[in-house]
Formats: sequence, C-alpha cells, structure tokens
Amino acid sequence: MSKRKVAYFYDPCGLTNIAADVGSYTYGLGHPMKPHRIRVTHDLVTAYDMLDQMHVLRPTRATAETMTKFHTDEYVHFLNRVTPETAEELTYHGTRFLVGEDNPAFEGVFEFCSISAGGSIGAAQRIASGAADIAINWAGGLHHAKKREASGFCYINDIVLGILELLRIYPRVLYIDIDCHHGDGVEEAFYTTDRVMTCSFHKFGEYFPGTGTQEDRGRGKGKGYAVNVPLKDGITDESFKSVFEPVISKILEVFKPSAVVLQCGADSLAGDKLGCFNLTMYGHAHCTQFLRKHNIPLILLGGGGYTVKNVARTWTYETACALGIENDIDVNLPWNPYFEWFGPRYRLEVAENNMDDLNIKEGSLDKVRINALEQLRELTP
Ligand code: ZLS
Ligand code: CA
Ligand code: ZN
Repeated sequence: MSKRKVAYFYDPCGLTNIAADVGSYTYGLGHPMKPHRIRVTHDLVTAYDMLDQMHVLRPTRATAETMTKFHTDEYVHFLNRVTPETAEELTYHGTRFLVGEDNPAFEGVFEFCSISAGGSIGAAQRIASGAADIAINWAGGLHHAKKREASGFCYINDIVLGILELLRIYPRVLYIDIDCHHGDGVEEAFYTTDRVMTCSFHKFGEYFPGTGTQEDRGRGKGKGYAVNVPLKDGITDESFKSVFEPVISKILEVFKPSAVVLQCGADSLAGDKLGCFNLTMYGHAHCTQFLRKHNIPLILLGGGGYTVKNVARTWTYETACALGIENDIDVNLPWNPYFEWFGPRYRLEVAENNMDDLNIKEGSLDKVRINALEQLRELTP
C-alpha cells in the first residue's frame, strides 16, 4: 500500500499561562467527556514513534469571527464571554444557549472550542492545498453543536466549519459518522444541499439525541443526501462491516465525493461508558482502512469516547492506519506516561464482550441495509 502524506493536528499549549495542552480542559468532576483522552492518545502516538512520520501541526485557534461562518453572532459572543461564574446570570437574562448539565460553562470553554475548531479547519486547508492526503484532528468531531445552541457535550461544530472550508475548493464532500450517537448537528447544517452527503451510523431507540431515522433523508435539493443507519445494541465487527461496506461503496459510486470527512467517535467501541455497541478496535479502524484504500482526500476527526484508555488505543491505531503502518505496530504497548492505565494486559487491542447483537434478530440489520441502498439507488445519475 502506497504512502500517504499525513497531517496531524495537536495543540500542546491549552489553558493559556498554564504549562499544559488541549488535554488540560475539564468539563467538571464527574462529567463523562474528558479532553484528557486527547493527551493520552498523543502520548501513545508519541510512544509508538509515529510523530516523525507525519507533519505535526499546532492548529491556528479559530477566532469568534471564523466560528460565525456557521454559528450566530449572538451565540459565539455569549460563548466568548461566559465563565463558570457568569453562566447562570447570562443564561437567565436572555437566551438559553447552554442547556442543562451536558454542556457546562467550564473554565476555558471558548479556548477549548477554538482549538477543536481550529484543528478541523486547519485539516481542511491542509487537504485542500494538496499538502496532505489525510489530515487528523482527534480534538474535533463535536457533531451535536447547533447554529445557535450547544448540545450533547458539543459547543462549536468544528465539523461543519471544516466542511465549509472544503466546499470552497471541492464540489462534493462526504461526511461519515461512526460515533454511537446520531450526527444531528452536521446533518441539520447540510440538510438542504446536494453538495454534502451525510451518513451517520448510530444507536437508535431511547437514546440521545433521538433523531436519525431512515425516513429523514434531506429536503429540497438535499433530498436523498442525508443517509441514516439506525442500529440496535451490541453490534459486532462483522455486523457493522456488513452494513458499512455496501452502504459506503454505494455512496462512493453514486455521489463521487471529492473529499471525505470521517468522524471516528470511539463510543461505538465495546465497553464504552455511554455507548452500547460491541466493536473491537479492529472493527472500528476498518472504517478508516476502507476509506484510505479508496484514495480520496480524507479527514479523520475524534468525537465521543468515554472509556479513556480504549479511546487512546483506537485513535492511536487509526493514526497508524492513516500512515499505513498498522501491520508493523507492536500490540504490546510501549512504555508511555500512562502505562499503568493499560493493565493488566498492557496490550493495544480493545476486546469485544459477550453482549447479544440485537441487530441480527428478526433480520433488522438486513432491513436497514436494504432501505439505505434503496435510497441511494434513487440517486443514480
Ligand atoms: O455524540 O441524554 C442526554 C440528555 C439528558 C440526560 C442527561 N442529563 C444530564 C441531561 C438531559 C437527556 N444527554 C446525553 C448526551 C450524550 C452526548 C454524546 C456526545 C457524542 O458522543 C459526541 C461528543 C448524555 N448521556 C449521558 C449523559 N448525557 C451524562 C451522563 C453523566 C453526567 C454527569 C455530568 C452530566 C450530569 C451528571 C452528565 C451527562
Ligand atoms: Ca453516528
Ligand atoms: Zn457519541
């Protein structure tokens, strides 16, 4: 397999004036979203000696003005001034931009968003200029953020901002989302255009955010260009591949994207704290490998993922997949600053567990696959 030019975005200097990185931000004690996982991933990527095989770039932080390419001025302005102390006052004296405990006004929230969005915009620019074939931003992938509202741990939609940057150059962009949750914010942003196809695989049924049925297909010019693959608990590597491969192959055939953005949310892995799927690291990374093989400019983004050591394992392995060196990786973990977290086995893999795959009951996965392929067939030129 031929080499690819890989750009890897990582901010080593978060929380201005404190010697720390993007992993230093915290949503607060007991919150499942832990930016620290970005640092653990980075330390593992470093320990595997991958840094000198790619362009390691510090993202230019996205400014408030850049964020308004998608978000409203009022919302960005609010986010830029809110602090843990003023959150209540700002919220109840006007519009409710942050709702509930999912999206706290944590210390440095705006800075955190500017790093996440800056990385995804930078990735898009690096791809569009031809300087990279694959660009990676594990601090991105925050797919629930809306034009005028934070949602589901997401404040600024780095993905939408990255895709808008790609659309300056490319006629068509494909967005694929393998996070266990529905990619609602990205779907909504491009719901009425035929220049962006969105395809989300997600748990559906009594699960956040509750959207993403196969009847939701886009509107107007965008009709048919939103693809949803609703799944049930316990999906295995084999089941997932049996729907991912035919659906994505068909999309590549009918849509012919000029660039692909893959949101690699790691809460679809077995054993995730919030997720309910049963994918191993290999099943998850298969999506990256499958897209790399097609040789279309590719952006890899993070997203969910709440069992930190498994997130780090998988995004590290996927970084190796981007480089095409996954077969040379030693599955016995090298020494790294978080080595003891990875016991008792100290191995790279994420193993599956023994939960039932509810997708293979009553042919439900077959129905979902057939529906999606039928939708795509209608787009055939
Ligand atoms: O896709 O289910 C919900 C909304 C609620 C239940 C939880 N309460 C706190 C608010 C109201 C209906 N929210 C989900 C959001 C999941 C976002 C996934 C993001 C992504 O992976 C992309 C990054 C949810 N699930 C679990 C929690 N929230 C949750 C669990 C535990 C806690 C602690 C902190 C906060 C309040 C107590 C919280 C949220
Ligand atoms: Ca998804
Ligand atoms: Zn998620």
